[in-house]
Amino acid sequence: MHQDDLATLISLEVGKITSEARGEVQEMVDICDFAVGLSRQLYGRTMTSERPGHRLMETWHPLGVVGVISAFNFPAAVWSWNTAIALVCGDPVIWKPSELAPLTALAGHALLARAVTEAGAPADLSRVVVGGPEVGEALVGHHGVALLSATGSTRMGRAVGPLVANRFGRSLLELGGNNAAVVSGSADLDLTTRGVVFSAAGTAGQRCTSMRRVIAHRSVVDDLTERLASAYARLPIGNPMAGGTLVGPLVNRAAHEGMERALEQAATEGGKLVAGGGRELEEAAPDAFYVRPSIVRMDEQSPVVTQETFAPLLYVLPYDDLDEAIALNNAVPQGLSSSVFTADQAEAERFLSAEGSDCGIVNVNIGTSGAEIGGAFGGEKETGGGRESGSDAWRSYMRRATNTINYSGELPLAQGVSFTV
Ligand code: UN1
Repeated sequence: MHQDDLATLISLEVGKITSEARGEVQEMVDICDFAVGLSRQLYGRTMTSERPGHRLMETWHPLGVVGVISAFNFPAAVWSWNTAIALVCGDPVIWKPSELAPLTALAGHALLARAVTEAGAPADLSRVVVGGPEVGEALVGHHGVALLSATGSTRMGRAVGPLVANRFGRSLLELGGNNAAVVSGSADLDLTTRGVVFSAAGTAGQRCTSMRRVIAHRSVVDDLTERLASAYARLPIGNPMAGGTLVGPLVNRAAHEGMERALEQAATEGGKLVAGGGRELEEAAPDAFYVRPSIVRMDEQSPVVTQETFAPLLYVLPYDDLDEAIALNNAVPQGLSSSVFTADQAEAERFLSAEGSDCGIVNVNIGTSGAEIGGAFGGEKETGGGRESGSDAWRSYMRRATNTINYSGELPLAQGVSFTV
Protein backbone atom coordinates (compact mmCIF):
# COMPACT_ATOMS: atom_id res chain seq x y z
CA MET A 1 0.00 0.00 0.00
CA HIS A 2 1.23 3.47 -0.85
CA GLN A 3 -1.54 5.39 0.83
CA ASP A 4 0.75 7.58 2.92
CA ASP A 5 3.20 8.29 0.09
CA LEU A 6 0.46 9.32 -2.30
CA ALA A 7 -1.23 11.37 0.41
CA THR A 8 2.05 13.20 1.01
CA LEU A 9 2.29 14.09 -2.66
CA ILE A 10 -1.29 15.39 -2.62
CA SER A 11 -0.53 17.53 0.43
CA LEU A 12 2.65 18.88 -1.16
CA GLU A 13 1.07 19.68 -4.48
CA VAL A 14 -2.35 20.99 -3.56
CA GLY A 15 -2.12 21.71 0.18
CA LYS A 16 -4.65 19.18 1.43
CA ILE A 17 -4.37 18.26 5.13
CA THR A 18 -3.05 14.75 5.76
CA SER A 19 -6.36 13.26 6.90
CA GLU A 20 -8.16 14.52 3.80
CA ALA A 21 -5.29 13.53 1.50
CA ARG A 22 -5.39 9.99 2.96
CA GLY A 23 -9.17 10.08 2.53
CA GLU A 24 -8.71 10.91 -1.12
CA VAL A 25 -6.39 7.93 -1.58
CA GLN A 26 -8.94 5.80 0.28
CA GLU A 27 -11.46 6.96 -2.32
CA MET A 28 -9.12 5.51 -5.00
CA VAL A 29 -8.93 2.20 -3.18
CA ASP A 30 -12.71 2.12 -2.68
CA ILE A 31 -13.53 2.78 -6.33
CA CYS A 32 -11.08 0.05 -7.42
CA ASP A 33 -12.82 -2.43 -5.10
CA PHE A 34 -16.18 -1.25 -6.41
CA ALA A 35 -15.07 -1.62 -10.04
CA VAL A 36 -13.83 -5.18 -9.53
CA GLY A 37 -17.27 -6.20 -8.26
CA LEU A 38 -18.98 -4.15 -10.94
CA SER A 39 -17.08 -6.02 -13.64
CA ARG A 40 -19.45 -8.95 -13.00
CA GLN A 41 -22.55 -6.77 -12.94
CA LEU A 42 -22.63 -4.88 -16.25
CA TYR A 43 -26.18 -6.06 -16.70
CA GLY A 44 -28.36 -5.70 -19.76
CA ARG A 45 -32.13 -6.16 -19.70
CA THR A 46 -34.19 -8.81 -21.43
CA MET A 47 -37.57 -7.58 -22.66
CA THR A 48 -40.63 -9.51 -23.71
CA SER A 49 -41.02 -9.36 -27.47
CA GLU A 50 -44.42 -8.59 -28.99
CA ARG A 51 -43.68 -11.17 -31.67
CA PRO A 52 -43.97 -14.91 -31.08
CA GLY A 53 -40.67 -16.81 -31.19
CA HIS A 54 -38.60 -13.67 -30.71
CA ARG A 55 -36.38 -12.48 -27.94
CA LEU A 56 -35.47 -8.86 -27.23
CA MET A 57 -32.49 -7.91 -25.15
CA GLU A 58 -29.77 -5.37 -24.72
CA THR A 59 -26.03 -5.87 -24.51
CA TRP A 60 -23.40 -3.43 -23.34
CA HIS A 61 -20.12 -3.07 -25.18
CA PRO A 62 -16.97 -1.04 -24.53
CA LEU A 63 -17.38 2.51 -25.82
CA GLY A 64 -13.78 3.16 -26.87
CA VAL A 65 -11.07 5.47 -25.64
CA VAL A 66 -12.00 7.59 -22.62
CA GLY A 67 -10.23 10.95 -22.19
CA VAL A 68 -10.08 12.22 -18.62
CA ILE A 69 -9.36 15.84 -17.77
CA SER A 70 -9.09 16.30 -14.02
CA ALA A 71 -8.79 19.28 -11.70
CA PHE A 72 -6.18 20.11 -9.05
CA ASN A 73 -8.46 19.63 -6.06
CA PHE A 74 -8.94 15.87 -6.34
CA PRO A 75 -5.82 14.96 -8.28
CA ALA A 76 -6.09 11.23 -7.59
CA ALA A 77 -9.70 10.36 -6.77
CA VAL A 78 -11.49 11.83 -9.78
CA TRP A 79 -9.09 10.14 -12.21
CA SER A 80 -9.64 6.89 -10.31
CA TRP A 81 -13.43 7.16 -10.45
CA ASN A 82 -13.21 7.44 -14.21
CA THR A 83 -10.38 5.02 -14.84
CA ALA A 84 -11.48 2.17 -12.61
CA ILE A 85 -14.94 2.17 -14.17
CA ALA A 86 -13.69 2.73 -17.73
CA LEU A 87 -11.23 -0.17 -17.49
CA VAL A 88 -13.78 -2.72 -16.30
CA CYS A 89 -16.08 -1.48 -19.08
CA GLY A 90 -13.32 -2.37 -21.55
CA ASP A 91 -12.23 1.18 -22.39
CA PRO A 92 -8.62 2.40 -22.53
CA VAL A 93 -7.99 5.74 -20.78
CA ILE A 94 -5.87 8.79 -21.61
CA TRP A 95 -5.53 11.19 -18.71
CA LYS A 96 -4.66 14.85 -18.70
CA PRO A 97 -4.14 15.76 -15.05
CA SER A 98 -4.15 19.30 -13.70
CA GLU A 99 -0.95 21.19 -14.39
CA LEU A 100 -0.93 21.95 -10.67
CA ALA A 101 -0.67 18.29 -9.65
CA PRO A 102 1.62 16.41 -12.07
CA LEU A 103 3.51 14.42 -9.42
CA THR A 104 0.41 12.89 -7.90
CA ALA A 105 -0.65 12.01 -11.43
CA LEU A 106 2.62 10.34 -12.35
CA ALA A 107 2.73 8.40 -9.07
CA GLY A 108 -0.91 7.29 -9.29
CA HIS A 109 -0.44 6.28 -12.87
CA ALA A 110 2.76 4.35 -12.08
CA LEU A 111 0.81 2.29 -9.54
CA LEU A 112 -1.84 1.51 -12.13
CA ALA A 113 0.83 0.63 -14.72
CA ARG A 114 2.27 -1.87 -12.25
CA ALA A 115 -1.14 -3.42 -11.64
CA VAL A 116 -1.77 -3.62 -15.40
CA THR A 117 1.54 -5.45 -15.91
CA GLU A 118 0.89 -7.81 -13.01
CA ALA A 119 -2.52 -8.62 -14.46
CA GLY A 120 -0.92 -9.36 -17.85
CA ALA A 121 -3.08 -6.72 -19.56
CA PRO A 122 -1.82 -4.54 -22.45
CA ALA A 123 0.44 -1.77 -21.14
CA ASP A 124 -1.27 0.87 -23.26
CA LEU A 125 -4.60 0.48 -21.49
CA SER A 126 -3.86 3.64 -19.61
CA ARG A 127 -1.80 6.71 -20.43
CA VAL A 128 -1.07 9.93 -18.62
CA VAL A 129 -0.09 13.04 -20.58
CA VAL A 130 1.21 15.91 -18.48
CA GLY A 131 0.90 19.24 -20.25
CA GLY A 132 -1.02 22.43 -20.81
CA PRO A 133 -4.22 23.33 -22.62
CA GLU A 134 -2.89 21.87 -25.88
CA VAL A 135 -3.20 18.37 -24.37
CA GLY A 136 -6.79 19.00 -23.36
CA GLU A 137 -7.56 20.43 -26.79
CA ALA A 138 -6.11 17.34 -28.47
CA LEU A 139 -8.37 15.07 -26.42
CA VAL A 140 -11.41 17.28 -26.96
CA GLY A 141 -10.94 17.42 -30.74
CA HIS A 142 -9.86 13.83 -31.43
CA HIS A 143 -12.40 11.57 -33.10
CA GLY A 144 -10.76 8.59 -31.43
CA VAL A 145 -11.80 9.79 -28.00
CA ALA A 146 -15.27 8.34 -27.58
CA LEU A 147 -15.99 9.84 -24.18
CA LEU A 148 -14.44 12.93 -22.71
CA SER A 149 -14.87 13.14 -18.96
CA ALA A 150 -13.92 16.62 -17.78
CA THR A 151 -13.88 18.04 -14.27
CA GLY A 152 -13.31 21.75 -13.74
CA SER A 153 -14.91 25.15 -14.07
CA THR A 154 -18.18 25.89 -15.80
CA ARG A 155 -16.18 28.10 -18.18
CA MET A 156 -14.07 25.09 -19.19
CA GLY A 157 -17.19 22.94 -19.62
CA ARG A 158 -18.88 25.57 -21.77
CA ALA A 159 -15.89 25.45 -24.11
CA VAL A 160 -15.41 21.69 -24.12
CA GLY A 161 -19.03 20.45 -24.30
CA PRO A 162 -19.97 21.94 -27.71
CA LEU A 163 -16.65 20.90 -29.28
CA VAL A 164 -17.12 17.27 -28.29
CA ALA A 165 -20.80 17.37 -29.29
CA ASN A 166 -19.84 18.83 -32.66
CA ARG A 167 -17.95 15.66 -33.54
CA PHE A 168 -20.74 13.56 -31.98
CA GLY A 169 -18.49 12.44 -29.16
CA ARG A 170 -19.86 11.95 -25.70
CA SER A 171 -18.93 14.17 -22.84
CA LEU A 172 -19.34 13.72 -19.12
CA LEU A 173 -19.06 17.07 -17.39
CA GLU A 174 -18.54 17.69 -13.71
CA LEU A 175 -18.34 21.46 -13.33
CA GLY A 176 -18.97 24.14 -10.74
CA GLY A 177 -21.13 23.90 -7.66
CA ASN A 178 -22.68 26.49 -5.37
CA ASN A 179 -23.82 24.19 -2.65
CA ALA A 180 -26.20 25.21 0.09
CA ALA A 181 -27.47 23.87 3.38
CA VAL A 182 -30.98 24.74 4.44
CA VAL A 183 -31.06 24.85 8.24
CA SER A 184 -34.56 24.59 9.66
CA GLY A 185 -35.77 25.90 13.01
CA SER A 186 -35.85 22.33 14.32
CA ALA A 187 -32.25 21.46 13.39
CA ASP A 188 -29.75 20.19 15.96
CA LEU A 189 -27.47 23.23 15.86
CA ASP A 190 -24.48 21.46 17.34
CA LEU A 191 -24.52 18.78 14.64
CA THR A 192 -25.33 21.41 12.01
CA THR A 193 -22.35 23.55 13.04
CA ARG A 194 -19.98 20.60 12.73
CA GLY A 195 -21.46 19.60 9.37
CA VAL A 196 -21.26 23.11 7.98
CA VAL A 197 -17.71 23.78 9.17
CA PHE A 198 -16.39 20.58 7.60
CA SER A 199 -18.08 21.28 4.27
CA ALA A 200 -17.40 25.02 4.12
CA ALA A 201 -13.93 25.37 5.63
CA GLY A 202 -12.56 21.85 5.07
CA THR A 203 -10.23 21.41 2.08
CA ALA A 204 -9.94 25.22 2.35
CA GLY A 205 -13.26 25.42 0.52
CA GLN A 206 -11.73 23.88 -2.60
CA ARG A 207 -14.07 20.97 -3.29
CA CYS A 208 -16.73 21.19 -5.98
CA THR A 209 -18.99 20.04 -3.17
CA SER A 210 -17.79 22.68 -0.68
CA MET A 211 -20.62 24.47 1.06
CA ARG A 212 -20.87 28.07 -0.06
CA ARG A 213 -24.31 29.05 1.28
CA VAL A 214 -26.24 28.48 4.49
CA ILE A 215 -29.94 29.31 4.24
CA ALA A 216 -31.08 29.33 7.86
CA HIS A 217 -34.53 29.84 9.36
CA ARG A 218 -34.88 33.30 10.87
CA SER A 219 -35.48 31.77 14.32
CA VAL A 220 -32.00 30.15 14.37
CA VAL A 221 -29.91 32.23 11.97
CA ASP A 222 -28.30 34.43 14.65
CA ASP A 223 -27.54 31.56 17.01
CA LEU A 224 -26.12 29.46 14.17
CA THR A 225 -24.02 32.34 12.82
CA GLU A 226 -22.52 32.86 16.28
CA ARG A 227 -21.70 29.16 16.64
CA LEU A 228 -20.13 29.10 13.20
CA ALA A 229 -18.11 32.27 13.82
CA SER A 230 -16.79 30.88 17.09
CA ALA A 231 -15.85 27.55 15.44
CA TYR A 232 -14.15 29.45 12.60
CA ALA A 233 -12.11 31.49 15.07
CA ARG A 234 -10.75 28.22 16.51
CA LEU A 235 -9.80 26.58 13.20
CA PRO A 236 -6.13 25.60 13.17
CA ILE A 237 -4.63 26.97 9.94
CA GLY A 238 -1.16 26.09 8.74
CA ASN A 239 1.14 23.42 7.35
CA PRO A 240 -1.26 20.82 5.98
CA MET A 241 1.07 18.00 7.00
CA ALA A 242 1.39 19.11 10.61
CA GLY A 243 -0.78 17.20 13.08
CA GLY A 244 -3.84 19.14 14.19
CA THR A 245 -4.09 21.44 11.17
CA LEU A 246 -7.60 21.59 9.73
CA VAL A 247 -7.12 24.25 7.05
CA GLY A 248 -4.16 24.24 4.66
CA PRO A 249 -3.30 26.87 2.08
CA LEU A 250 -5.22 27.81 -1.03
CA VAL A 251 -3.76 26.27 -4.14
CA ASN A 252 -2.25 29.51 -5.52
CA ARG A 253 -2.30 33.28 -5.73
CA ALA A 254 -5.19 33.34 -8.21
CA ALA A 255 -7.38 31.46 -5.72
CA HIS A 256 -6.55 34.04 -3.06
CA GLU A 257 -7.29 36.92 -5.41
CA GLY A 258 -10.63 35.35 -6.30
CA MET A 259 -11.56 35.18 -2.63
CA GLU A 260 -10.52 38.80 -2.05
CA ARG A 261 -12.59 39.96 -5.01
CA ALA A 262 -15.65 38.09 -3.78
CA LEU A 263 -15.26 39.54 -0.27
CA GLU A 264 -15.10 43.06 -1.71
CA GLN A 265 -18.12 42.48 -3.90
CA ALA A 266 -20.06 40.99 -0.99
CA ALA A 267 -19.34 44.12 1.07
CA THR A 268 -20.68 46.35 -1.70
CA GLU A 269 -23.80 44.16 -1.91
CA GLY A 270 -24.58 44.65 1.77
CA GLY A 271 -22.69 41.71 3.26
CA LYS A 272 -21.43 41.85 6.82
CA LEU A 273 -18.23 39.96 7.59
CA VAL A 274 -18.70 37.89 10.74
CA ALA A 275 -15.62 35.64 10.58
CA GLY A 276 -12.24 35.58 8.87
CA GLY A 277 -11.51 37.85 5.97
CA GLY A 278 -7.77 37.99 5.73
CA ARG A 279 -4.57 36.27 4.74
CA GLU A 280 -2.63 34.33 7.40
CA LEU A 281 1.01 33.34 7.90
CA GLU A 282 2.12 35.76 5.19
CA GLU A 283 5.46 36.48 6.81
CA ALA A 284 6.31 32.87 7.62
CA ALA A 285 5.21 31.60 4.21
CA PRO A 286 5.15 34.48 1.71
CA ASP A 287 4.68 32.17 -1.30
CA ALA A 288 1.81 30.23 0.23
CA PHE A 289 -1.71 31.60 0.33
CA TYR A 290 -3.16 30.78 3.71
CA VAL A 291 -6.46 32.47 4.51
CA ARG A 292 -8.79 32.43 7.47
CA PRO A 293 -12.06 30.87 6.31
CA SER A 294 -14.69 33.58 6.14
CA ILE A 295 -18.38 33.98 6.82
CA VAL A 296 -20.47 36.80 5.40
CA ARG A 297 -24.04 37.49 6.56
CA MET A 298 -26.28 38.57 3.68
CA ASP A 299 -29.88 39.71 3.83
CA GLU A 300 -30.58 38.34 0.42
CA GLN A 301 -29.07 36.22 -2.33
CA SER A 302 -27.26 39.02 -4.17
CA PRO A 303 -25.21 38.41 -7.36
CA VAL A 304 -21.97 37.48 -5.55
CA VAL A 305 -23.78 34.70 -3.69
CA THR A 306 -24.90 33.12 -6.94
CA GLN A 307 -21.29 32.79 -8.14
CA GLU A 308 -18.93 29.97 -7.24
CA THR A 309 -15.83 31.29 -5.48
CA PHE A 310 -13.37 28.42 -5.05
CA ALA A 311 -12.25 29.34 -1.54
CA PRO A 312 -13.47 29.03 2.07
CA LEU A 313 -16.09 31.75 1.84
CA LEU A 314 -19.53 31.03 3.26
CA TYR A 315 -22.62 33.24 2.92
CA VAL A 316 -25.36 32.97 5.53
CA LEU A 317 -28.88 34.08 4.55
CA PRO A 318 -32.17 34.00 6.48
CA TYR A 319 -35.47 32.47 5.36
CA ASP A 320 -38.99 32.45 6.75
CA ASP A 321 -40.68 29.41 5.21
CA LEU A 322 -39.42 26.24 3.57
CA ASP A 323 -40.74 27.11 0.11
CA GLU A 324 -38.63 30.25 0.18
CA ALA A 325 -35.58 28.27 1.34
CA ILE A 326 -36.02 25.75 -1.46
CA ALA A 327 -36.44 28.57 -3.98
CA LEU A 328 -33.21 30.18 -2.76
CA ASN A 329 -31.38 26.84 -2.85
CA ASN A 330 -32.43 26.41 -6.48
CA ALA A 331 -32.00 30.03 -7.62
CA VAL A 332 -28.36 29.68 -8.66
CA PRO A 333 -27.02 28.52 -12.02
CA GLN A 334 -25.20 25.52 -10.53
CA GLY A 335 -26.82 22.29 -9.28
CA LEU A 336 -24.30 19.98 -7.66
CA SER A 337 -24.93 19.39 -3.95
CA SER A 338 -27.32 20.48 -1.21
CA SER A 339 -28.43 19.52 2.29
CA VAL A 340 -31.18 20.14 4.74
CA PHE A 341 -30.59 20.08 8.48
CA THR A 342 -33.88 19.36 10.22
CA ALA A 343 -35.54 17.15 12.84
CA ASP A 344 -38.84 17.39 10.94
CA GLN A 345 -39.28 14.42 8.62
CA ALA A 346 -41.85 16.18 6.47
CA GLU A 347 -39.38 19.01 5.80
CA ALA A 348 -36.65 16.53 4.92
CA GLU A 349 -38.96 14.67 2.54
CA ARG A 350 -40.05 17.93 0.86
CA PHE A 351 -36.42 18.87 0.29
CA LEU A 352 -35.71 15.43 -1.22
CA SER A 353 -38.83 15.45 -3.41
CA ALA A 354 -39.29 16.68 -6.98
CA GLU A 355 -40.45 20.05 -5.56
CA GLY A 356 -37.32 20.23 -3.39
CA SER A 357 -33.66 20.68 -4.18
CA ASP A 358 -32.80 20.60 -7.89
CA CYS A 359 -29.27 19.29 -7.28
CA GLY A 360 -27.66 15.99 -8.19
CA ILE A 361 -26.77 15.38 -4.54
CA VAL A 362 -29.38 16.05 -1.85
CA ASN A 363 -28.54 15.19 1.76
CA VAL A 364 -30.28 15.23 5.12
CA ASN A 365 -28.43 16.13 8.33
CA ILE A 366 -24.96 15.98 6.78
CA GLY A 367 -23.03 18.61 4.85
CA THR A 368 -22.81 18.97 1.10
CA SER A 369 -19.33 17.46 0.67
CA GLY A 370 -17.66 14.16 1.39
CA ALA A 371 -19.80 11.83 -0.70
CA GLU A 372 -19.11 8.09 -0.72
CA ILE A 373 -18.05 6.42 -3.98
CA GLY A 374 -21.06 4.05 -4.02
CA GLY A 375 -23.46 6.72 -5.25
CA ALA A 376 -23.48 8.44 -8.63
CA PHE A 377 -21.64 11.75 -8.35
CA GLY A 378 -22.53 14.87 -10.32
CA GLY A 379 -25.12 17.58 -10.74
CA GLU A 380 -27.51 19.48 -12.93
CA LYS A 381 -27.66 22.85 -14.74
CA GLU A 382 -24.22 24.51 -15.03
CA THR A 383 -22.70 21.61 -13.10
CA GLY A 384 -22.92 19.81 -16.44
CA GLY A 385 -25.24 16.84 -15.90
CA GLY A 386 -22.58 14.10 -15.84
CA ARG A 387 -22.54 11.26 -13.33
CA GLU A 388 -19.36 9.50 -12.26
CA SER A 389 -18.30 6.93 -9.70
CA GLY A 390 -20.88 4.49 -8.28
CA SER A 391 -24.47 3.35 -8.89
CA ASP A 392 -25.08 2.93 -12.64
CA ALA A 393 -22.67 5.70 -13.73
CA TRP A 394 -20.85 2.93 -15.66
CA ARG A 395 -23.47 3.19 -18.41
CA SER A 396 -21.84 6.40 -19.67
CA TYR A 397 -18.68 4.42 -20.37
CA MET A 398 -20.35 1.78 -22.56
CA ARG A 399 -22.46 1.62 -25.67
CA ARG A 400 -25.76 -0.18 -25.65
CA ALA A 401 -26.95 -2.47 -28.39
CA THR A 402 -30.57 -3.59 -28.59
CA ASN A 403 -30.88 -7.08 -30.04
CA THR A 404 -33.90 -8.87 -31.50
CA ILE A 405 -33.46 -12.59 -32.10
CA ASN A 406 -35.97 -14.51 -34.18
CA TYR A 407 -36.15 -18.25 -33.53
CA SER A 408 -39.68 -18.72 -34.92
CA GLY A 409 -38.90 -19.68 -38.49
CA GLU A 410 -41.54 -17.10 -39.55
CA LEU A 411 -41.12 -13.40 -40.20
CA PRO A 412 -43.84 -11.55 -38.31
CA LEU A 413 -43.31 -7.77 -38.36
CA ALA A 414 -43.59 -5.50 -35.36
CA GLN A 415 -46.61 -3.22 -35.00
CA GLY A 416 -48.60 -5.73 -37.09
CA VAL A 417 -47.16 -4.39 -40.34
CA SER A 418 -47.88 -6.52 -43.37
CA PHE A 419 -45.30 -6.58 -46.14
CA THR A 420 -45.52 -9.68 -48.30
CA VAL A 421 -43.63 -10.04 -51.57
C1 UN1 B 1 -14.60 17.27 -6.30
O1 UN1 B 1 -14.55 18.22 -5.52
O2 UN1 B 1 -14.32 17.42 -7.51
O3 UN1 B 1 -17.95 14.43 -2.32
C2 UN1 B 1 -14.91 15.89 -5.90
C3 UN1 B 1 -16.80 14.89 -2.13
C4 UN1 B 1 -15.65 14.06 -2.62
C5 UN1 B 1 -15.39 14.32 -4.05
C6 UN1 B 1 -15.31 15.75 -4.46
N1 UN1 B 1 -15.92 12.67 -2.41
O4 UN1 B 1 -16.61 15.94 -1.55
